[in-house]
Amino acid sequence: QSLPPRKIRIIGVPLDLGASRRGVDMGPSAVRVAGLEARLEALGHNVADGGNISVAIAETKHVGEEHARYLKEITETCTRAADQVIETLEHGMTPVILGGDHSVAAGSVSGVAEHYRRQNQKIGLIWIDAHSDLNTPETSPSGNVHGMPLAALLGLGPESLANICGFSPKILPENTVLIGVRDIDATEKENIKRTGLTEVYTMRDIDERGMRTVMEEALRSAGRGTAGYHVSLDMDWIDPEDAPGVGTPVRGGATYREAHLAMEIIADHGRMLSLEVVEVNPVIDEHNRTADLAVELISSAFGKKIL
Ligand code: B3U
Ligand code: MN
Ligand code: MN
Repeated sequence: QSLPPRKIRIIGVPLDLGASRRGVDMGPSAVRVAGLEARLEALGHNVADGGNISVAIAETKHVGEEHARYLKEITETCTRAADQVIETLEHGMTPVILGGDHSVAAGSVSGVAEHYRRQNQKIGLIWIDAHSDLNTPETSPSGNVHGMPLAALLGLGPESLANICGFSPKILPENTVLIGVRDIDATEKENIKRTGLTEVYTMRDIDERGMRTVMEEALRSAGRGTAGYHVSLDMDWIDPEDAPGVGTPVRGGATYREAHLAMEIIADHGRMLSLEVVEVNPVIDEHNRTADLAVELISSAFGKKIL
């Protein structure tokens, strides 16, 4: 359809060590069952499933000493995810990462950034989420690492996550955009200032200015002076009405139509380097609705059109 055919590799990361509510480790399976591979192939893309990255089981591990639960195990998994993403890009394929909780982004985005760094290029980052995920072990109210990956990528910490691939920060604040946020901790507001992030589009911005204007501004910033951008989609961005099966539901989210429009605009723009969809929780989902929606949104991001 609208996008030239791509070679896509699906990478599952069944990680739930970063969240307190259990169950997002079943996300990759739910999204596969919802038909991801066939739907992308129907759009003309060439799709290969790379299987899952190995992840520690919570019951066999200790939470650790730091105020960042299972940081050691999460860093190991993220490092493997980064390697897999690098390898995928080296083969000319577009990675589609399925989470798992959002801490996986500390690995996937590092992999994309490292691949382009080897070509002396920067990348942009589109972070679509109800939350800002900008806590560090020092500021986190919960100690859950899925509230920290964006802080890690911008170089604030936690250190072991920030240093995956041996360099930090992975992206510059001027090429990082947050979209759809509506639940930000007071400490995270300070971290927004500390990192110098200016492109934070809240739900209020979307309500007042419309999805199209917000997306166009966001894509322009993420794309300025970069090879393109990674899209990190936390399904809790969407209103729980349409996406009930997520780790941390927050009311007042994007509608079904706004979510599709955002993905369609990304497809039209044609500069997405890689995509991940995280926080699908089949344990609290209704008949796999949230995973079905994830597949629909991924299809829109890869060029599915109504007409
Ligand atoms: N900001 C809170 C809550 C949270 C962040 N991300 C999710 N929940 N999914 C925290 O724990 O850092
Ligand atoms: Mn998130
Ligand atoms: Mn979230």
